[in-house]
Amino acid sequence: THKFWETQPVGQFKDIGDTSLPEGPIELATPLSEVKQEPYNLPSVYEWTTCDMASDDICSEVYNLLRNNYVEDDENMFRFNYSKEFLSGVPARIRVRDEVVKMAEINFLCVHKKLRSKRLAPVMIKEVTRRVHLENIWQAAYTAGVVLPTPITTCQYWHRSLNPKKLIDVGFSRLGARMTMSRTIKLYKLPEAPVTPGFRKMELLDVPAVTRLLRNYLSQFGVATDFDENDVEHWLLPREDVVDSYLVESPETHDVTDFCSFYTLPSTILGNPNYTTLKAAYSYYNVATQTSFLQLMNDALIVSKQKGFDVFNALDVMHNESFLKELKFGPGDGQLHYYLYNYRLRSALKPSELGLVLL
Ligand code: YNC
Ligand code: MG
Repeated sequence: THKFWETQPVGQFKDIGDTSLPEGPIELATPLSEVKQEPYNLPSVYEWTTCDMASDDICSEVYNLLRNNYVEDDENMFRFNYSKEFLSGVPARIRVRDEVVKMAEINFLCVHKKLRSKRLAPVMIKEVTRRVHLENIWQAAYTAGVVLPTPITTCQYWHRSLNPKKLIDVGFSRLGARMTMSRTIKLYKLPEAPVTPGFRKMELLDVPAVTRLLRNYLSQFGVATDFDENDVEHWLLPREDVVDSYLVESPETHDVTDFCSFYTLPSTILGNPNYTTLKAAYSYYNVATQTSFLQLMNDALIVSKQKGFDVFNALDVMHNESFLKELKFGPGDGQLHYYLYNYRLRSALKPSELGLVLL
């Protein structure tokens, strides 16, 4: 049972399959004057602070909390180490079927390891909800590794080794049956440079063309990000150690025909004497119209290898399934569940019906 989540406006397990319930908001927006004006109570000795992320000192405190306490894998071998650039929030628009909805993307929920299992998380979730409501936003999207009421879809991570020797040395992957290290290295070897003519890094002047390409591609998914040009500039314009984006500019027409992107999310390697950091690239948004999707994503692997990543990860969302096996990705353990707050879907989606990647 979910003592907290049962009280929240989210799809409940008992309602799964009940097609008489309408799709859309579960609770109506209220006038802002009716939103609780004071913060929720915390246990004594604790108090709320609003973090000014423009302050280096405060940003470092948040960064260190997460570096030491945020998400680990099931075996506690790796812990996400998001860089400071990721620790800011902007509102998002997410399209559900034909409806574009303003939403908060909730991320980085974290309670210090010493304060776990004291029901602090529900207070934090209620308080963030109150603050989002005061911004006149009534829906949210979030992902979690745990099952809560009720996923809109459940996705799987796939991993493509770029530096197999290190991945095996740190216990991220294992040498396959009847495989030697040298055969494994050969198996994952990639060309030195991308092969698609016109493949290059995205620049500021490409924002309109990339936005058109993405909007057109994302329109086919049941739930997807609704990107405008400002969003594309914010989320996809290349930023060192944050996000990389590449496109194909036709050598003949100079049209932008294809696009691929990945974000940088290292993990701290826990308790390994030789290595401290696993450099991981995460597939973000990709669109192929003229280049084959396989070749486009192989070029993404090539540039990520050039940049020193150890592994390239991708979810089975959008059309990603079509390249995973062929490009030698292997399925990971553990699943990623996607959720909407205060928005009911009549039925769950397949991962391939989702056009949304949250950082
Ligand atoms: C989780 N990840 O089920 P019930 S993902 C949401 N997301 O409630 P306690 C979670 N709820 O089942 P702890 C959750 N994990 O009794 C647990 N819960 O109804 C629920 N880990 O609270 C849980 N970060 O305080 C239960 O648990 C209740 O001390 C138990 O704290 C949980 O960022 C947590 O994985 C996750 O730091 C903070 O374990 C802690 O264990 C931790 O006793 C490591 O809580 C880091 C980690 C989570 C990453 C993420 C997305 C979060 C989404 C939150 C929901 C947002 C709703 C929308 C708000 C805006 C709405 C508008 C409009
Ligand atoms: Mg707690």
